[in-house]
Amino acid sequence: MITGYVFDLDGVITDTAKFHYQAWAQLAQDRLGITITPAVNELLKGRSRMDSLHAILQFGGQEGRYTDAELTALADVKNAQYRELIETITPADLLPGIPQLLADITALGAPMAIASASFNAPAIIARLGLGDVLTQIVDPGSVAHGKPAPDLFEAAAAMIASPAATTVAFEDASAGVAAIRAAGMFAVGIGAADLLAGADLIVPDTAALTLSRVQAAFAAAHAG
Ligand code: B16
Ligand code: MG
Repeated sequence: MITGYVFDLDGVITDTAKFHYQAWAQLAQDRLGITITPAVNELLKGRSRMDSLHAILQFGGQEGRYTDAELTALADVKNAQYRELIETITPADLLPGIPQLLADITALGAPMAIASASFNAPAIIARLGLGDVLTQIVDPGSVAHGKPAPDLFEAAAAMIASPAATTVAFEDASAGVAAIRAAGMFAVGIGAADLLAGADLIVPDTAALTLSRVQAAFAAAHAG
């Protein structure tokens, strides 16, 4: 029996990846003279803010050029712009299938938690109108390692007292699927199968995500 459900936020509950991309692309262009591509953005998904900045600098051949204080200032500029962009989020920005999935899990009475790398997760959850539904949100500052390490998922499962082996977790990023696997949980990957290899169940998008489909895949994996 599934004892708990853990969700990544960006790319699973709502599509903030486009806002991260917009804010990073502008920072990279204006401050670093680096033009990032959608392929680079794919690498940033699920990564912490500072890991993302390092990935962009590496892509642009500028790794090692900045002091820690300069890196922090650059990340702050990106975050300020990102915060402006997410001001536009409303409940209409929930991804297809997610309102029903959350309602079905709530009806079951099963606990849920958010394992996002984002320090902005509480603000986004509130803007989506989910403040009363998704009350358990891991503070990414409280864990030692970001995705692909298991820490965020382990902390989320601990918040809802759900053992790893019977916890189902949802991710859209390859680093996130790796983190779920490292935590020993059942991984549901949302997106392209080649990017999410290793997930126990892969669906192309959230519209294809139903509780019955997840339950059936979990039961099949544990049959026999
Ligand atoms: P912030 P997730 C991640 O969220 C994003 O996918 C990633 O692009 C971002 O860098 C990271 O959060 C940190 O976000 O700058 O808002 O603290 O996918 O783990 O929900
Ligand atoms: Mg994500």
